[in-house]
Amino acid sequence: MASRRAPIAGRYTAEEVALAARNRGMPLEALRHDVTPAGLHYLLIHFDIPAADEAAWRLRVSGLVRKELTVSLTDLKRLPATTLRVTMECAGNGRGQLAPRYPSVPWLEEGVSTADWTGVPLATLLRDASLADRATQIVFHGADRGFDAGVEHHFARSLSVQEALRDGVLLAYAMNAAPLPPQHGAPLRLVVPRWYGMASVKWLQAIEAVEQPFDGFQQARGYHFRTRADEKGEPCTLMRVNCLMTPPGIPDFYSRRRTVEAGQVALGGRAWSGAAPIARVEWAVDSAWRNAQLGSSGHLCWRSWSAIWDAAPGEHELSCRATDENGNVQPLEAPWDLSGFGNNGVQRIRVTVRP
Ligand SMILES: Nc1nc2c(c(=O)[nH]1)N[C@H]1C(S)=C(S)[C@@H](COP(=O)(O)O)O[C@H]1N2
Ligand SMILES: [Mo]
Repeated sequence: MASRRAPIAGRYTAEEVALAARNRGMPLEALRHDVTPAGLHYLLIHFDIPAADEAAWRLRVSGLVRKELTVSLTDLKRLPATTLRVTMECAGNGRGQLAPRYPSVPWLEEGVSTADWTGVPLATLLRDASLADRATQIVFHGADRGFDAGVEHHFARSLSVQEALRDGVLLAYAMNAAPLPPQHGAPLRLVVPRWYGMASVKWLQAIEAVEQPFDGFQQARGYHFRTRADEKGEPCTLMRVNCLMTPPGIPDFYSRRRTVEAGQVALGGRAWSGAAPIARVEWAVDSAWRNAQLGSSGHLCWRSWSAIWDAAPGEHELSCRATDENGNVQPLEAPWDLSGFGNNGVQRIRVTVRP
């Protein structure tokens, strides 16, 4: 009998295992769902999930506003609500493929999901509060608190007033037609469509209008594309064009290598881009590219694609890559980034085709 696998010398670092276990990804077979079931939606939780009592929860709106607000969930639920289908991807998705590696969540490619978010447009509340003319940024404060690089802070992020007022930015209290689960920000979170996930602040307890750029840790230090630690870098904003294939056939437990039967194999997956709708998806067997069939396009969510592969026996590598309407296309190899952000290099799946 073949030995299962050889032991590997050296330990996992406890920190890497802890990060990977608490911030888990969407299993790629869940790409089959238009809307990711809530329990399969990927998770990124920097600190602890805060204790939240929905009845006692208040959202404060303050700073450069003409009218400060203190809003309960009951107040919010009385306002006109909308539901939006939104694809969210972690800015660090793909980090685990880069070397040298950065000590953070080691996503390979599973840090992406889609949900139906229900709530009140942020613009409704900002209109009620009436922004002062001097306000240029809106800061969103989460209730979770901890340390990063020695700096104690609440998770907080900002958007420009223009981005904050954009259609689709939601104060969400429901996910997939059910109350928001604790791990996804209960009782209230921000949802910023088309942006990498860090903009969608969970456990939202305060909104503050300010004049100067926000210098909080997660805004000014975290989430920047850098090649050197001492440079300012470029902030992570919209999700880069990306796509994934639902792995075909059956997997090996340890290597995840796939096995399929020769003949016609249905392939498919999802493509998305923050900048513009998806215009094209290509797929390849051993680097011979051809166009995939595109499914219907959501406004703010991923687009499905499909193809039929006439699989010949042997060892093959499958891949897929998307192009958006702005002409952005995925690179074959992701550019290296110090913190492993924005890796949208094409996915590669090793497949054994059995006669
Ligand atoms: N308050 C708070 N909001 C947060 C985070 C967090 O740790 N705390 N993580 C952010 C990051 S990096 C991502 S990718 C998304 C993940 O949302 P999800 O866990 O609901 O998928 O939430 C964002 N909002
Ligand atoms: Mo993230």
